[in-house]
Amino acid sequence: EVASYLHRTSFHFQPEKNWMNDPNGPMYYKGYYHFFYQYNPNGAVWGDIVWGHAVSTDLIHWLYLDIALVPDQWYDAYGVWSGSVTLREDGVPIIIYTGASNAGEQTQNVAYPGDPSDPLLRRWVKDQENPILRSPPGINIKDFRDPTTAWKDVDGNWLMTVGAKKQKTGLALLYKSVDLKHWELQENVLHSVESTGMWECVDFFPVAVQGHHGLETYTAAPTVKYVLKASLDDTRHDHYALGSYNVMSKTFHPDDPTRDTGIGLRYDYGKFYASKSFFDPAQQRRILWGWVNESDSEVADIAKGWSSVQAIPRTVFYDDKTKNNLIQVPVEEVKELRGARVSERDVKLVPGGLVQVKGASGGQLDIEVVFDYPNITKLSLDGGQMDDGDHFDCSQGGAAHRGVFGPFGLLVLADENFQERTAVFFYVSYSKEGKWRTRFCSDQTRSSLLPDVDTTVYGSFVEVLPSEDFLSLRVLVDRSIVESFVQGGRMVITSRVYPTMATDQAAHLYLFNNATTSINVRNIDAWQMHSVPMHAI
Ligand code: DQQ
Repeated sequence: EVASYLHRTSFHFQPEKNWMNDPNGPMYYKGYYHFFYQYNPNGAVWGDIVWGHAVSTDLIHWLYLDIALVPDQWYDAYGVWSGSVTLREDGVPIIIYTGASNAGEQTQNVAYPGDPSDPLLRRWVKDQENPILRSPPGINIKDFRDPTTAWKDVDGNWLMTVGAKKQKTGLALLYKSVDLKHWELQENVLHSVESTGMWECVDFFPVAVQGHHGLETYTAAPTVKYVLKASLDDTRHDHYALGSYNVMSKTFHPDDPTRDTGIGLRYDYGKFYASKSFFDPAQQRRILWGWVNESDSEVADIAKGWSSVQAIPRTVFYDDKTKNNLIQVPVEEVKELRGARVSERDVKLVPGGLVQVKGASGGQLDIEVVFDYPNITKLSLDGGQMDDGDHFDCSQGGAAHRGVFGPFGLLVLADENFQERTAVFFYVSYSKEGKWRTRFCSDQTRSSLLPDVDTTVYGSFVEVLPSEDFLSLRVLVDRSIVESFVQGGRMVITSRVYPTMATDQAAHLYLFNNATTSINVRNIDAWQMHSVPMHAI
């Protein structure tokens, strides 16, 4: 039996106990970041869903508040499901959320602050006229949920979308309103993509093409790009597309139809779902929250009394180098938690090499490492050294595979005998089309001695530009979560792990190289991370 505290995170958002899922209605209001979340007050499994509520001034230290919304009406008796906040012109936040009835019907509902002068927004009042929206003709009552933050139309009215599906087509229904309460279905949808199934937790927001600053959700200008994200019930992944928004037709158009919402990019190639972003006016940035569920069994969750964490909030902006993806990085505030640091420069990793980063022990780390991009010019001349990259897949052999330019990377949460370790690594290969390609993988197969955990290996390609002669990686390790931000945040993988030996001071950090050529580590810095006390009032 594993004690409940062993895998509890120390600087990620978690309720004091019980089940949590989607982030809801994040916002900045009167000096506080507000965070609501799908929460079961009665146990460590999904059910009896309410809106939990917490506030923070730095997105790191949280104060738990009373539950904001509970099922107390026919239309949300089965659960107060996901939704968003929109700030009215006068600055008052309005919640629009999905209520699930006992008959399984999903409707949209409004709630207002009981006292807008309270910066903590401790009391919420549901509108007497709820539900304000029921599923339109052609949409099943069980496929109509998760309203987005509303934005302004050219005529000054509000627009918002609600996720749905028609047969197997996932779509974002479009609604218009003058008062954020009376909504009218529009003839066109914002967007739809065949064969993607139900779109949960749609998110739609603009990003600046120049600069890293965030934009208000209603910024509609031809000089910005738009992101349309859907959480696919079928794949359980958050997929997004970059594109443009036609303010006249009120439709989204992906830049590249082969990378459309649901079939293209993902925010994260590990565990990350039902995410939601908001504009932070205090720091002029867009922040993304995402739910990271457990990889252990339901029995284990019940035993430990809790389930799920929120990923560290991420600042998101347009990648003005590749121009075809977003960049995601942990919010700056995480650095407040950095304590003792170790640094090394120019570490040569011979083929098969394994080097401990001494002093960087502990289950809570923030790691930054930069590798020289392998010297492929010399080797690519040597026909005999051609790689089998086309056949390499992160899940085949994982970190134990041996290629010419990989795997190489880090072993985190490793005990001294390597009975437990999680490998996060690069694999550079030469494709049939004659191109160098870089993969990044997170291998959980040896992460825990516990028998009952899902150890799926995650991985995908990451774009490395010809001008980039390095591979960079930032990893946040927090006891049972490992978040890897690759090449400046161009690609992200989040995984959950359950070490039983590689914990606290018995958890070590190593650099490894399983490639058949040497790899140079330009620099590595690792900080021990302080724990964050979470308070209830
Ligand atoms: N979770 C909520 C739904 C949403 C789903 C219910 C996504 O509103 O579609 O807890 O995880």
